[in-house]
Amino acid sequence: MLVFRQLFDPSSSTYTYLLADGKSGAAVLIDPVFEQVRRDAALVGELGLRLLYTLETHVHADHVTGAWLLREQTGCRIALSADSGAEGADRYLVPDDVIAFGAHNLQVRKTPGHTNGCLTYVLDDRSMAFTGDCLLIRGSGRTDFQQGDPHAMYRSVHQQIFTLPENCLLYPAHDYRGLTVTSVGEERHFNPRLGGETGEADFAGYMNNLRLAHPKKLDVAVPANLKCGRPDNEVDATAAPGWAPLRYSFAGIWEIDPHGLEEHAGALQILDVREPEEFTGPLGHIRGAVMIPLGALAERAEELARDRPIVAVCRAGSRSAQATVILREAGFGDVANLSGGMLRWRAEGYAVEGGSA
Ligand SMILES: N[C@@H](CCC(=O)N[C@@H](CS)C(=O)NCC(=O)O)C(=O)O
Ligand SMILES: [Fe+2]
Repeated sequence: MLVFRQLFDPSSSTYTYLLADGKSGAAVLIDPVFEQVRRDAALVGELGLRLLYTLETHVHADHVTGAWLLREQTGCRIALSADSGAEGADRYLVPDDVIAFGAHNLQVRKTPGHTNGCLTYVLDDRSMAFTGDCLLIRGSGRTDFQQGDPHAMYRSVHQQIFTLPENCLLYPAHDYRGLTVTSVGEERHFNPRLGGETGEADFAGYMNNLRLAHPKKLDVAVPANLKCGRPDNEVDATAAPGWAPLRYSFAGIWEIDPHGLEEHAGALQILDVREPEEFTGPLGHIRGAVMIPLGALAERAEELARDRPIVAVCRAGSRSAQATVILREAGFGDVANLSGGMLRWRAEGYAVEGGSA
């Protein structure tokens, strides 16, 4: 079974694609974004996958890749085009290279025009292809910087992408209107720049008059991406908080396990957001917990100390997840959710006050 997820970075309108072999768990991430590494790593973890590679479609001009950071965190390998000019990768790809992940693989096609090092990755059965900034949905990547060349792009699209099966789904690196997917047949007919009877000279005429402003991050993104996203200053701003062993969830919540809470309880505030009758009910509560029911938390947050991290607790761990959101809105920085709540705390044999045996 193929695992497939399309992920979006709203600040750069970039799509990141997770592909994995459901059986072995072997996974690849196409075009990860630096600021989204925490999210992407959380998803890989929750789906029980093992990241083998980050794959760049090209050296991006508008955002910094998450490749270097993901390699630091997961030990995966970085692959991109041999024509990218980038240093620090583990594998430099050339046409017809095959990137295997479990029972699946991606075939490498060279599709220059947006940059010299642009690649399109085609899934083994030709049901999907990842076109980077070569062919976009009813559009194309720009050709006015980074070795851009509309003539090369026209040939890339016609020779390498339009030759795929009509129903092959095409997934681009960006869409600026929220469109998510297209197909070879659709683009051959309806792409206003490249479809129908449009010739190479028509396309060049179109592209040479796009009149786009340069990407806002161009001067930061290109040098960083030529080092596979390795920051100049390696103080990692995306590191996990150090006050306890925390795990970031794909839902966007910092979680702590019962074991971590037990170990660090002395230095923390435990906030129980259940109702009074639950706090004194059969599940009991954790020693030292302060009770503020979720519905009253926004107005009573000032009762909590600001100099100690807070772990929120409820019955099963869902209301307390919302408590962490409310606390962050109230300006509390070091906040986590007890994963699984009192049910898991008790099931794993940790002590409670009150409650029934
Ligand atoms: N406003 C965006 C511009 C992004 C941009 O130029 N994107 C490139 C891909 S790196 C492109 O080819 N865009 C095609 C288009 O905007 O039609 C930014 O500042 O980042
Ligand atoms: Fe690009």
